[in-house]
Parts: sequence; structure tokens; C-alpha cells
Amino acid sequence: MAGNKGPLPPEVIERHNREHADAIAQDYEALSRTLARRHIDLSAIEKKLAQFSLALPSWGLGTGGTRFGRFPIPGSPTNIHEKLADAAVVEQLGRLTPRVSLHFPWDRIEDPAALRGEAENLGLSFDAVNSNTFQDQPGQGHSYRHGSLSAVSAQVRDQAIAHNIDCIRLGEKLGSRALTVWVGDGANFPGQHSLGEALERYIESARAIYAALPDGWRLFIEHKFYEPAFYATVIADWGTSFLVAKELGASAQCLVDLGHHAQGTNIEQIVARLARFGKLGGFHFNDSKYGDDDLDAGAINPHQLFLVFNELVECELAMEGFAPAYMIDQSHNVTDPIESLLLSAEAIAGAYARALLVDRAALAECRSRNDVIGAFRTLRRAYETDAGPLLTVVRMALGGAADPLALYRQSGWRAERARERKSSGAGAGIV
Ligand code: LRH
Ligand code: MN
Repeated sequence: MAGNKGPLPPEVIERHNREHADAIAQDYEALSRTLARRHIDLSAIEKKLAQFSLALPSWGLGTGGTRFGRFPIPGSPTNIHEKLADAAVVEQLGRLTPRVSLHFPWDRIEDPAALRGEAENLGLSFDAVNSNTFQDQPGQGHSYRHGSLSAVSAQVRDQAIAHNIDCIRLGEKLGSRALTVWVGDGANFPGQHSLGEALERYIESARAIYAALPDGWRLFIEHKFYEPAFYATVIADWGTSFLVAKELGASAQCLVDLGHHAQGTNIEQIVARLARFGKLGGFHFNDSKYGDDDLDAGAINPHQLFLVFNELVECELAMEGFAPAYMIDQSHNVTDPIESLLLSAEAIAGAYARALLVDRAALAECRSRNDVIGAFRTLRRAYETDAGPLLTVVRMALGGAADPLALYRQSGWRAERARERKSSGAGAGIV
């Protein structure tokens, strides 16, 4: 965020940081001494961390829910303008999330050019846009009850293709450079649809969307192994997503949503494979214990997040211009979304920071002579390093808060919004 464009008074952050400066300096000094003994150059790592950033999900700024219910909190955002204001608070305090990923038609945009200006004034820009052909909208011509891009009906497919192209055109006006396509298309019963023909119809539809991509745009294909289909999902896994992306062309890549894999899946290996073949387009970071729980990133399995970033750092070192789109996709059912996003962004940056602290030379050396425990310990040592002081110093240098969560709570932002915002009926978060 250039300068200080956020909704919170900058002097409030400056006073807060002055109060924390000594403690942070002591913690940072201790960490620097520890890392110096490991011959780790902190300044190079700080430069990388200062360049690291994520996109917030517009749909994650409202309270999410499940099919069993949703419990909005007072002061939840009720439209895109209020969502951007909340996103700007997350960015102003955490300095990790200067972009927002929009979801259409959940986000109703009257004037894209004006919204683009509004976002810029808040220090924000727009990342990949998301289409939605997994719900029927009022007045919609054809239902997605039996699928969308892979539907048997050509009219349904054409409607879904047209919606995706509309999302691209809207995204262009907003300065976005990618479209994420996740479809819930699939079957609940064996025999319900032809597993082969359904994919062929999806590929044919995706080709039409791909052909509408402006120069420099990417198409992200998001796989998911189940839900809402509970027997077969058309784009169920990374293999199918990869083959379709290859089939479409160089501007088509795969998006890895961490929650979209069967239990026990080695997601970091999927990341390494997709990156190796130039098809790793981006991520939807979140966490899960059972299904696609969309829990806060790092809340359940922070080690997996670290191992994913360990692969990403190896790719950064091996591949020129390696730049997947880093986005968050969470559903905040029982927390204040701003608090969850502040902590999740920090957990994701923390996983990256620890991956940057891996002694790569020592790791390569252990691997070269099959020193299994040596290699494991080299990784584990970085994972067990508290990178907190490092992240804090980088965040404060970028104008963020020493303790974003504490300052957010002190700011009274949500209580003030509760006084001014009308209660958010349906549609602020997922469900
Ligand atoms: C599907 C998904 C997809 C979004 C939706 C909000 O589960 O991960 O990325 O469109 O959540
Ligand atoms: Mn997702």
C-alpha cells in the first residue's frame, strides 16, 4: 500500500508502533544472532518478505456459513464498497494483502472504473476475478441444476460461457489479469452422466472462454474432489486440471485450493509437479480437517503450509519469473472476518518466511549423501524457527502495525461499522 491510504488514522498506528518498538527490537536482535550462527543473510530474506503479498477474497470479508446456518456479526459489510473498506483495514494493519479477488455476481459492480479508483484510493487493486455457474441467479434463463460448462444442454453451456466472458470483460475494466473458473459440475449417482463426455463438453466450453482471454490474461482452472457433487466431479483433481490446461494453451494454468484434496493427499508434491511443468497458476489458501472446510490458513495444519512454501521457495530459486497468484479463500463462520484474515495472512507469510530460512546448501548436501535425518532436521529446524520478529520488522517498515490484531481491536472499527451499516441479510459471505 503506497503511502498511508487506509481508513484508520496513521498516527494511531505510529503511536502503537512506538509503544512496541523496544520489545520488537530485542526479539529481532535475538533472532538475528541465532540466524547469523546459521550463516543466514537476513537482509535478503527481508527483501523477499517485503515483496510478498496476497489477495483477499471479497466473499471472505462477510460472515460465512454452512447449509445449516449463517450467523452474521453486526457491522458486516453489505456491499462491495463496505467490503473494500474492511479489506483496506486488513491491508493497512498487516501490509500483506494489497489486492482483492472479486466474485461475480456476488459482488455487484455498478461502475467498474469508479470502483477501480475507489480501491486505488484505499491502496488496493484487483486480483483474479471468479465466475459463478454453481448457483442460479434470479431471472436466469437456464438452470445449472445439472451442471454448467459440462452440461448436456448446449443452451446451458452457452449461458455459462457467456457469464465467464462477462466476468473477463468486467475484470478488464477493474485492472484484473486473470479469471478463476471453479465449477461444481458432476454427478451424484453412477451412470448419471458419461464421465468421458462430461469432460469433453467442459473442454469445449473452456476453449470458448480461453479464446476470449485478453493478452496477458491467465485462466485458472480450480479442481476439487467433491461437493456439491458427491459421486463424480468433472474437474476433480490436479491431473484432470493439468491435462485440460495443457489442452487449452499456455495461458491456462491450475489453481490449487488447499481444501480441495482428499485427506492424506501430499499437496506440496502436487505443487512441485504443477510448477515443474509451468502449470502452477495460483493458490486459494485456507485450511481443513475433514472436507472443504475453508478454515483459516495455518489454523489446523501449519506444517503442511510450510511444506507447500518450501516447494515454492525451491521453485523461486530454480525458475526465472516464478510468480503464482497467491490468494486466500476462506469462510469465516464464527470469527470477525478481519481478525481471521489478519491472522491467516500472517500465518501464510510466516510459512514463507520459515521456508526462506531453510539452509538450502546444508539440505542439498544431506540429500546428496542420503543423510535422511540430516535433511529432515534441516527442514524442521527452519520450521521451528519463530519468524515472528522478522515479519513484524518488515511489516512495520512498510507502515503496518506491530500487533495488527491488538490494534484492530483497540480501533473499535467493527463497533463503529455496526452503528452505521444496516444488518447484512443474505449474501455477504459464502452461503
Ligand atoms: C469452491 C471454492 C471456489 C469459490 C468458492 C467460493 O469450493 O473454493 O474457489 O468459487 O469456493
Ligand atoms: Mn477456492
